[in-house]
Amino acid sequence: MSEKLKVILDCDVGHDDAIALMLGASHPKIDLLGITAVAGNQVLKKTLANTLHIVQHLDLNIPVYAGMDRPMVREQMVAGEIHGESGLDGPVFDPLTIKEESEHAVSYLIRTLMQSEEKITLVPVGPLTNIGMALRLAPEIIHKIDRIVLMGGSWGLGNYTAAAEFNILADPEAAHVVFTSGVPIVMMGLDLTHQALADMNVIERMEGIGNKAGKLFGDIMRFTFETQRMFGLEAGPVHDVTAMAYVIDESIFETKPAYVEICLDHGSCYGRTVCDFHGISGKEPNALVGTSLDLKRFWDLVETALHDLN
Ligand SMILES: [Ca+2]
Repeated sequence: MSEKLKVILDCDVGHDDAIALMLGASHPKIDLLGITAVAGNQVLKKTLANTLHIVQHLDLNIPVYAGMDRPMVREQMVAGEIHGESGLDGPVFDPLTIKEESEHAVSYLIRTLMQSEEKITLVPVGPLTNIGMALRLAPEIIHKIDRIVLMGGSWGLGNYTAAAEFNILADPEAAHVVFTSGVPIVMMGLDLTHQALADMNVIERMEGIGNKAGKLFGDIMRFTFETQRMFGLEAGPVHDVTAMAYVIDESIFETKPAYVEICLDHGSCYGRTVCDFHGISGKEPNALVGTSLDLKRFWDLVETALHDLN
């Protein structure tokens, strides 16, 4: 297929979000229509500002929309200890001179999907509040979504509780809406994203590109590197980047179909993505779950994308 894929990125920038954004903005296969911000790694005001900073810093011409500032049901949680006070500690940016669009992200998602002649791919890499709200408000958009390629969940351990991954735990009810919507889903969970590690060799390789994007990758990942030791990782995972990379070239990844159910019980498994790979539940698979990736081809793709930016 030579036509560009229409994509909307939904994010809570966020270190790894910023790199996913760079990939989507630069790769020739992707027509990145817009970016919708959601509360997650930090409060909305901060994730929105971080998104605008990346767009401004790299001189990208992509509209940014502010979305939901809190989860559907649960109390709000942020990940300050992973992403810092700003939500994107590490890089230093000039003061903002650009602004978000006036339309709400959820309205933008619904309007854009309904007006599009082609189906659109959604790439959510934060809590699923914006997408869940859009699906509840206008279920007719289901037929306009090509698929949802998301970063979230885990078929093994969590990273925010023993059972749950942050993006899903930050809004499990929204995740439930998404996973029960009937839209084809590709889930890049921690089991997959912990294989996408940027060690010092990768960081120096991207910095060696010699442009703003390569420098930004280095500033972001040098900070991330330091926050990941608690998970026993000797390098920084670029979780969100795997979702955008899958959209660009899915042959880099191995996936397995599963019925994925979000645990909504308010106990120790709240927000867990229960992945039924063996059909034990008798339910048809609702997702392809990422299991492994070709790391060399993955970093080659990231390098090529960063190269094409400022
Ligand atoms: Ca994120």
